[in-house]
Amino acid sequence: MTDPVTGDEAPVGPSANPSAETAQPTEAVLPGETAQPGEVTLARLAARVRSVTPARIFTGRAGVTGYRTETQLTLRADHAAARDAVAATMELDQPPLAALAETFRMFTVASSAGDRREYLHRPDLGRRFAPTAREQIAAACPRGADLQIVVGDGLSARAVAAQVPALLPLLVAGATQRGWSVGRPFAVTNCRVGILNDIGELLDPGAVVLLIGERPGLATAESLSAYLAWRPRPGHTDAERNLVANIHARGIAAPAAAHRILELAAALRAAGASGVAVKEPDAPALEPAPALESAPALEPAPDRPARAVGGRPG
Ligand code: B12
Repeated sequence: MTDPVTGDEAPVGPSANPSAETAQPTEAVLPGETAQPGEVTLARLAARVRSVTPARIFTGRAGVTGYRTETQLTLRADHAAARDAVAATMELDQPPLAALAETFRMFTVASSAGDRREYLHRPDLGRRFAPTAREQIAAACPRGADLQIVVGDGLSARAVAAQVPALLPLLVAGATQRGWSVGRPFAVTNCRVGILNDIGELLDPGAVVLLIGERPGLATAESLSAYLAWRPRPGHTDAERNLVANIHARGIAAPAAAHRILELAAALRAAGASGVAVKEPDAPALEPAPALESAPALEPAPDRPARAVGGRPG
């Protein structure tokens, strides 16, 4: 008999990421399986689980421990995309960022990390501006804005290119509507989250929003985070920061992200603090997946030991 969980002989659905869009949870059947419409089968249960997450689960296997060819190929492609995103550089004078840079008179400064290689080996250098950058910022940006927005390449310049053109205008418009003064946005290459402290020291804004590329995973290489801090200063840690993460095509869309970031910035202003002292107002709860009528117990296939079902062999 085919093992419906580990799928030794037949896949339980299409491969990892594409299945989130294409799976037919209520109709999936295994070859040779007979199932009534609406009946809960292991194949349908697996397809349902896979339809609500891009995680690589229920992908089946080839032989005892091998990935299926399709799984192996998508894994390699996604890993290559992640490596490319980490190595990519943020170019403000190239599309799609050039139009944005012109609209908001953005300019680029560097952290103390000399190049991408040094950036990856020395995270501490990405948390401090280069001396020339400090002069440029002090000369170009007004001090004491209610909201200062900064864009950092972080670990994915691809995330910046994909998300910031939609997000930044919404943030500036929303902040202006709230009557906040908005500082001149600028971009930082080879940037880490800790650069927030230098921004606070240099420009003395109220709230700072750092839009920065997240470390790419194997589900997307284009995910952006907005890290927020209230009056950041040297010595502040992540305990004094908040964030809205997972801003990307299959995560939080730009309009929803802008709303959450602005609401969070308003909460920081009201509290006169950030980090663990402030909880995000109305943080969205995870929506439960629609329940199956009845779920069958995951039982081992007759030819498999129990530990091989539903988990990694120990
Ligand atoms: C890498 C990572 C970590 C690493 C950070 C080490 C490092 N030097 O990179 C470790 C494993 C230590 C970690 C720990 C935690 N993390 Co974390 N982490 C991530 C991850 C996978 C990538 C972050 C990234 O790329 N940042 C951008 C780069 C450029 O930043 P960086 O300057 O190189 O590194 C800084 C940030 O990563 C920051 N950071 C990492 N996690 C968190 C969490 C919070 C609340 C804050 C304020 C900062 C922060 O710490 C680093 C040093 O300043 C994200 C997933 C995601 N989708 O973003 C989760 C993520 C950011 N982490 C999360 C959480 C909850 C935590 C913890 C609170 C877990 C816990 N209960 O202990 C701790 C907090 C640690 C802290 N710094 O105070 C959540 C935040 C959810 C939210 N909106 O509040 C995320 C989004 C994961 C998720 N659940 O989806 N994390």
